[in-house]
Amino acid sequence: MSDDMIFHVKPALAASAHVNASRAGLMGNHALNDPEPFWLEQARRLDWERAPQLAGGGGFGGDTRVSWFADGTLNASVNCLDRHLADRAAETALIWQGEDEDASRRVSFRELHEDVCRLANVLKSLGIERGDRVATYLPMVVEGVVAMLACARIGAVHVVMFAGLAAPGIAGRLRDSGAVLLITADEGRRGGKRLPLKAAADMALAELEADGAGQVRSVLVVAVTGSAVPMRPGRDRDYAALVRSADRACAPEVMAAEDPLLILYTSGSTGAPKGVLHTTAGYLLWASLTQAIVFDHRPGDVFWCTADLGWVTGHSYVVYGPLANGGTTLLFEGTPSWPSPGRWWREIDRHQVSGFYTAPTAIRSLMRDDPSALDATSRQSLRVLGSVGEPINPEAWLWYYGRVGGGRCPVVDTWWQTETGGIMIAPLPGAVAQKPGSATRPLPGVCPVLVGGDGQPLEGEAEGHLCLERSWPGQARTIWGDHDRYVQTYFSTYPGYYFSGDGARRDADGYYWITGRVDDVINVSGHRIGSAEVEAAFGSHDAVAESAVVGIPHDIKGQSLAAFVILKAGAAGRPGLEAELARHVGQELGRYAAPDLVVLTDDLPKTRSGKIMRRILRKIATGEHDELGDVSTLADPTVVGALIEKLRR
Ligand code: 7RM
Repeated sequence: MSDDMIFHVKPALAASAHVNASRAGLMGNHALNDPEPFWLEQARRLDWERAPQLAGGGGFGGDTRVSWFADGTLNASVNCLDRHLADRAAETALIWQGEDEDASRRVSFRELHEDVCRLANVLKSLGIERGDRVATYLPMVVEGVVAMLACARIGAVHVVMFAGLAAPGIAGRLRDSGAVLLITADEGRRGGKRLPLKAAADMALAELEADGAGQVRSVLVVAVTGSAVPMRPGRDRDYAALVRSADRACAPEVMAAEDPLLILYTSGSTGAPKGVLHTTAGYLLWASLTQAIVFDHRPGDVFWCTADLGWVTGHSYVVYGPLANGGTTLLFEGTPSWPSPGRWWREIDRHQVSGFYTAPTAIRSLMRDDPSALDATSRQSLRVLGSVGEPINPEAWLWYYGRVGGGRCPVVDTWWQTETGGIMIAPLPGAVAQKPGSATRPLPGVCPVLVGGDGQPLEGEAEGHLCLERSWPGQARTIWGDHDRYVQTYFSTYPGYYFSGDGARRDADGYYWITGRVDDVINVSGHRIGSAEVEAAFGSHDAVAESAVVGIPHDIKGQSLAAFVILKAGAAGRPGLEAELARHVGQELGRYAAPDLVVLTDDLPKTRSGKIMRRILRKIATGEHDELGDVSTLADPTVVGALIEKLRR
């Protein structure tokens, strides 16, 4: 091993973990040398209606048609619920912890099964059929999980939208997915305030109708806060009233392995967010396998992934992974430090959480809280700590390990993406020593490749663009409605490889260190935001002619957004316009995407062919004026000096 800081696998864990070093080696070799039997063996962890005889996969060439276990049939909700009824019907499938510390609810597998069946029957009675898209726009409530599994039960495709999205984002997703039914709530709660979800949904639906795209026939409204909201007769219905009178048995649809399970929108470097499509068996297998081996899942475990259901991490590690494995999943409605610091740590003790999975941005912000809040809790129930969403800096890693886990729990830094369905590179806690800041080694069957500037794969110690060489079951199959964009986005940069959009370094021990995006995707607090989307949002403001948005380092959020905006001729700058523009972006995309810095300018640094030089804007925004690099290729190099002057003032 090199002399980076190393945390070796603890002997007790090496002895007891699902996967120790020798098993990891065997699995890796088996996957590499004999993929068909290896993957068919892994597939046995699912409950099949008809077991597959084919593993499959597929190559990354031509139009890249990936398919796994194609002759198998199954139902995802059966895997998460029905199959646990024989042994653990009365055990807790889901703990809902409300924002109010006194509000919590335990839902057994039997109860969750019943809730899912009732809603599935409601959906059917409203005409939802296999393949139809059903969207949700919900806060972190039990109904969010029920809705996903009810869709899976009847073969409908769920499209879960983050409750922080603004109306235009909802409208865009509804339109693109062709969803015919929406499940939303009166309001959500956040940090003692209320989010007007039904109002935002109504705005989005009105926008669709105005465009003649009134495909959403029914809206089910969950009463979360109980506040009165307008209900349109014939379209809007009270969720609780419907499920109460629905039958509590619903035979699951038998789905083909490759039938779509879900569409989830994610940002890319160009255009509007893409609808990433995951299919039934491969996705479910990947969520289940990775949750089991990366978090060393044991019966009776309580797993807490803090991600919102609206992101892929919530899909795979709040819902599908833990439930497929028969574990207890914790769904937390609140935020880390509300109503007071230490809230998360108290929940860990209250619910005896064994696996805890969160993002570096949260860890960095919690490090700044008064340490007495942490010291007032025991956290003895914790066994494995996970990190996801962005690179974790060693300082935050060490605090997480030492202070949160008391030096007892391995920290698994997990690299993956919406498109990979689940974890790809991470230390198996009983097998792989950890180095703070490194996602360490690929999971068995995952084949990362670093590609150099000349498009050639690099060997040994190297730094390059992170690609994957072989398909894996959790891989996204297409972009909804635009397979060409799928091929173009992921498989055209480096023919024969899936290109992740990330850069990475591989050290002498074969450990991967993710360095961040190499495209125009910006990662703010673990949320993926495309610069093009933010620029489009600026463009929809009357005063804006053009804008350029870049990500700059931020102590807590990882990155924050800085925007350079050219006003239209005649739209004079006025006091407070910068803040107004930032607010406008928040209203278009959701508050999480509002820039921290807005700079009004007369011009942008562009090449002679008109391409904005974002590299230079980043340096200007961070004040690294000495490292601007070559500006001689700019159409007008004086722009740079003018911008630097502007930011000085
Ligand atoms: C799971 C998720 C994906 C992007 C990805 C990376 C970044 C995620 C890590 C990471 C460094 C990690 N899906 N990323 N995990 N970077 N270390 N452990 O986040 O689709 O929303 O984002 O997130 O840039 O490409 S995502």
